[in-house]
Amino acid sequence: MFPFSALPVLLLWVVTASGSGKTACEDAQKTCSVITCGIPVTNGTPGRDGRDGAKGEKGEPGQGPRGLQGPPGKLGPPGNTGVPGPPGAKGQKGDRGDSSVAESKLANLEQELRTLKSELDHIKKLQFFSLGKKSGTKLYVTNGEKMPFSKVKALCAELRAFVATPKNAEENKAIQNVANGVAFLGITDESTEGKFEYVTGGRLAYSNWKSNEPNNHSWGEDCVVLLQDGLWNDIACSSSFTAVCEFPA
Ligand code: MFU
Ligand code: CA
Repeated sequence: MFPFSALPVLLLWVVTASGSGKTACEDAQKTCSVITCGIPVTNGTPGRDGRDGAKGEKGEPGQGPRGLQGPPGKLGPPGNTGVPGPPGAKGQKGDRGDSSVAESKLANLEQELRTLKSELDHIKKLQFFSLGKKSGTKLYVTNGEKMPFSKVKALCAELRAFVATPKNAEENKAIQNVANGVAFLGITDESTEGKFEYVTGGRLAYSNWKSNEPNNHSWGEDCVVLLQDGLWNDIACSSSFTAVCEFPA
C-alpha cells in the first residue's frame, strides 16, 4: 500500500499515462488482455484455474548430502549342482580291531547254545518217556490217521522220518502196539512184482506174512500192511490205512 503522502504523485502519473495517445494503448494491448482501449471498463471476476500441465522432465540430482546405503537384497535362488570332485587320497591302514568284544559275544552265544541243548535234551527225555521208548530202540509215532501209502510216505518225510519198517519180531510188536489198527509198513514190490523191498532200499531181512500171503490179489497189491494180530498182508497202495512213522534208534 502506498503511503498517504504519495497520493498526489500517483494521481499525476495516471493523468500523464491516459493522455499519452493511441500508441501507448496499442502497446498495452499486446501484453495485457484486460486493458481495453477507449472507454474504461471495470475488470470481470478471474476465470477458473486451468488444468494441470504435462509432467515435466526428471530433474537434475539434488545438491544435498547422499542418503545412507539401504539394507542388503533378498537371497538369490541356489545354483546348479557342481560336477563331483576327484576321489580323495587313500587313507592310512586302520588299527587292529578289538577282538575282546567278538570274543565276549562268542562266549555268550556258546553259553546260550549249551542252555538250548540242555533244554532240548530234557524235552526229548520227556517225549521218549511219554511214548514208552526204550534206549537203543526205534521210536514209532502215529497220529492215528488213515491215508493211502503215498500220503504216509510224504507225511513221514515231512517229519524227517520213514514209514515204519520192522526188521525183527520186537520191532514188529512195537509197531503193532503203537498202531492200534491196520498200518502200512515201509515195504513194497512196486519196482518188481513179487520182490518186496524196504522203501529205504534193500531186500527184506525179516517178514511175518499171514498164511497164503502175499497173494497180489486181483493183480494189484504192491504195498504191505501189519494186521492187528501182527501178521502181514499185501494190499493195494491206494487203500487207506493207519500212518506210522519211525525215527532212528
Ligand atoms: C485176501 C487178501 C487181500 C484182500 C482180500 C479182501 O485175498 O489177500 O489182500 O485183503 O482178502 C483173498
Ligand atoms: Ca493180499
